[in-house]
Amino acid sequence: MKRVLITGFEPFGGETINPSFEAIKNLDIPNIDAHVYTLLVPTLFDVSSKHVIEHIKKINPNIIILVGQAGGRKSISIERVAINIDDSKTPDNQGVAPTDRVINPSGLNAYFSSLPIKSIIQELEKNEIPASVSNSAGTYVCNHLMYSVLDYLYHSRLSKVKAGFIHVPYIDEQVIDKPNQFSMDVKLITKALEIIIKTSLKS
Ligand code: PCA
Repeated sequence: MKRVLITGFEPFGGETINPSFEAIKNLDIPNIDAHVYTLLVPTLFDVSSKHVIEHIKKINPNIIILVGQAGGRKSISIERVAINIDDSKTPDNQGVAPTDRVINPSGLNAYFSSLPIKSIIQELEKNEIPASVSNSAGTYVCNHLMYSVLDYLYHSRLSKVKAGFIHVPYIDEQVIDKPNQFSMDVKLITKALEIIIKTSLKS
């Protein structure tokens, strides 16, 4: 049976919840021939990647789906690429805010997602869920985690493992005090992630 690892982040930047974890904590996908492992990840530059890579070593997943919040985006964003830079004015949850810091001096400049990004978009659109390819995961903790996981798989020659990153919008509960911000129902994000898992298993 295939193994899927899906991760979500702890809240950051003054939020009390993070939609990435809210959406995965109750995942329950009927009729799939795979075991799905969910993992909560601290919003910390270095700890996030160490934590996830430790679990990859233990679980040995076939598919890795990393999920994070991108408040302000209006669709489920399928990230195409991660770059070898940490650069942020917003500190992580321990106050770390690196400037132009290379993540791995012996890593490539960038890695592409190995998830089937175009099939994922097609399937989400078929289900009337707004989705788009994003060509930048930013230079904060999400990009750091995506880069570090793809870099680990590359250097470990685990080329058969499919991995990538999905950014999700705010959920409705988060925008009560942000009247002009876009938000989605958490159940719709959960459904989107179920579709992403199923599509990745088929590819
Ligand atoms: N989003 C942040 C980090 C944690 C999260 O959920 C990001 O986009 O980098």
